[in-house]
Amino acid sequence: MTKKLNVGLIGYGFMGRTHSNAYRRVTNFFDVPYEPVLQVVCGLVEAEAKAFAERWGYKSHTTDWHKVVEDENIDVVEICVPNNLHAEIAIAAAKAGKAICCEKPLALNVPQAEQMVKAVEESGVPNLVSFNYRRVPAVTLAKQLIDEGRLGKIFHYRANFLQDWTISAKVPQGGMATWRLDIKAAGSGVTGDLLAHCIDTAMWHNGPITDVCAMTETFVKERMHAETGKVEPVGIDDACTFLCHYDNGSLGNFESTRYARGHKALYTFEINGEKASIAWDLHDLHRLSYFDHSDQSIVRGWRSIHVTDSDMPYMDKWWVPGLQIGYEHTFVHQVAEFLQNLAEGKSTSPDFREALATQYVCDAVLTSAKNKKWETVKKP
Ligand code: SOE
Repeated sequence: MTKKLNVGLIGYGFMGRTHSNAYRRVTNFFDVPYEPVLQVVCGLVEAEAKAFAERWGYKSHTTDWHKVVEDENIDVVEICVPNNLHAEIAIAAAKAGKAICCEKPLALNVPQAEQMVKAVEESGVPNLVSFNYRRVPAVTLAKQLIDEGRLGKIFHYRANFLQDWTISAKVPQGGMATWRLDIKAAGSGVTGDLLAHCIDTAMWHNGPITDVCAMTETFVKERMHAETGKVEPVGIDDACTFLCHYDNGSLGNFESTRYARGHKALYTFEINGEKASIAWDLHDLHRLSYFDHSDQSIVRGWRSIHVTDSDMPYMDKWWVPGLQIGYEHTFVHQVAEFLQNLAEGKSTSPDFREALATQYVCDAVLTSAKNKKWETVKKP
């Protein structure tokens, strides 16, 4: 009989839902060594935590995260709360010997992220940071094509993550729905929230980023704070653009903003190599654009690969060729791999240490923008 694995979820917002959904689906589609049991959900408002527990099938609920971390019955702690709470919870969970899956970015800042890495490495608990876009089949296929050498030497890796939901100055900062706009809760704006995804995937595909030159802007300088009711200065970066070098000699060009009217979550990347190029777009996530220079010239051109065949990453687990999957499935893939590795006592990539490397890049980006100078990225 498959062993049961007791899950404690901290945070019942958008990410709490994606992680819960993944735990509920995973055994239907993947052969995993555990049967996850949704034991307890923790959140700020008691009635909401209760309603969440009932909707998603958690056996109990609480408003005190210490109870989840200290509960001997809990095997895995899922951290889906604002960034300013990641470090305290993760360090306590590591000390209590729990396996941990933490939402991105790893922490508010580098010192916290370093402490978190130390805590999980000292206690030896398996860990994972939820950079879910790596597990879009088309994004994983891109990694496979790069690793197979099909692009040859890589010259350029550029990525954008564009949104438009904070253009109105009436959107507040802080509170449960808009903590991403509050510097104290988020640590940064688009750099930690959106570019961290692009940086994680870029370094996975193309190797370490060595130095950066960035600019940031805060377009709306003051917003009402949802908790205090007062108009307060905005401390986050609303937009960020940076150039970088990669260790392999290629050049990078990244942009993120929440002020790109018309774009809701336009995460795109394009990679140009000596032999071939790849492009991908989150709004059309099941397709990978591919240009192969070795094709005969009369038929050469960008092809749009529909990533649904059973020999493509993850797709043998889902429907039949031609039928696509979407955003939620990336979290199912993540949980499936997390459970497989847990059975061997191993962490899952990207683990806390890999996420620290992303945190170092984000930190260098923010420092460069502040100092208006190129900044070297610390090595993890
Ligand atoms: C912000 O709007 C956000 O929800 C990010 O926090 C997520 O990480 C990203 O996947 C989608 O956008």
